[in-house]
Amino acid sequence: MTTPDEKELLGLIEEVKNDRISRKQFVYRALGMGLSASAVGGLLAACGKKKEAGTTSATNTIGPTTKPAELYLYNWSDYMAPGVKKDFEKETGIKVVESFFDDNEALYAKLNAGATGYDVIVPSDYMCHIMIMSKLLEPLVMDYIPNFQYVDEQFKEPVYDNPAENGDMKYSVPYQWGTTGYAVRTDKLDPVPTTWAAIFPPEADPLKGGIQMLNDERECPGCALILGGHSINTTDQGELDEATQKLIEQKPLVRAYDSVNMKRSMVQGTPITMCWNGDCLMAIDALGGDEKAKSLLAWVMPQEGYMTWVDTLAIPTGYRNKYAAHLFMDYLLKPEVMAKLSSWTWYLPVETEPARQAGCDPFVFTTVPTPEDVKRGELYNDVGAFARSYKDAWAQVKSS
Ligand code: N2P
Repeated sequence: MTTPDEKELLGLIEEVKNDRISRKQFVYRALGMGLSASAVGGLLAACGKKKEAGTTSATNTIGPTTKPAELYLYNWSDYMAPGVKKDFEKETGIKVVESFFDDNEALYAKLNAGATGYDVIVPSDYMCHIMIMSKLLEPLVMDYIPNFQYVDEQFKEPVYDNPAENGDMKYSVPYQWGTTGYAVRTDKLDPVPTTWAAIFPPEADPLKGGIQMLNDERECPGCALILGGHSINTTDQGELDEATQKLIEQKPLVRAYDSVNMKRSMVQGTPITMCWNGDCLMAIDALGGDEKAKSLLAWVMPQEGYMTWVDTLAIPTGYRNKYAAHLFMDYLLKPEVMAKLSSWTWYLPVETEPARQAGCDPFVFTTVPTPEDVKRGELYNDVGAFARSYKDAWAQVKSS
């Protein structure tokens, strides 16, 4: 058996060896664990590698500017308006071939195992950072993405893709953003709960079988961490253990862990469905989109706090056509296209005013957190080597 400290250190060594974290980050974290500078230096020397993210062999050029017949998009389900793909094809002659993943870790596992042939992928914030550190992403040539000018300031230099950290290279543009909370069927639950505590025992005991949770190793621990008063980005094993325990206790009340069929769960009448903001609006739309449908589902960003995320567009190093990938990213950032996208996905556009002016369905904006809400929102971060502990925690919940 290894102690938690040894486990963490071994994890850290593994991460630096695989370029998941920079040598600078390794030093910082290892010193933070109480190791002496000479011990850290020795370990680093033993790890061998010298490359830093952003100084890879990747050259930051666009490559051949011939248009391919097809562009390969690897995306979350229900996350791309079919009309937008068709319009892009009409405009450029490039057909978008889309396939799907269920969570960030599945996307990472696939690319890290060497899968190639995708031109554009959609990692969330923290995963974008992990992929940059793992050298799985191609730097962007921003001259080919002029519509980036319309992006809201708050998404232009995000922590997860910080050019200053990456040799002045930018690896992602934002796609859509939102929050994680839960939807309540108001015909099944009255009054509508407003806390995470309400969907965990003991308060939720009468709801046995009436809760659907996301199937996600950051989102589920995330809400249990918030419930315990902790950060969704904690790297404290004790805090994570406490959250894991809460999720295990909640499990008998959960009908399913599912990150794909949230709309179905809400439409079919599950009292509580943990989901992302857009899913709730999408279910309202599926229920007819009228006042009655709107009153049947309530979107809750819990009182204790909630998660905020930004999904990005990025080019994996195993792309087929880098030029086409840039054309597609730039196309998606046209305000009128962003407006169409959000009016279909029901997630928030990363170009608020431009999309609003371009005719985005006003109902989309009903989930925008108010300035008061924002105070309790927290954005996901890369937790470095501690990601392994989240994986273990989630595996423990799923197998309990
Ligand atoms: C779309 C999935 C949205 C991803 N169905 C949330 N980060």
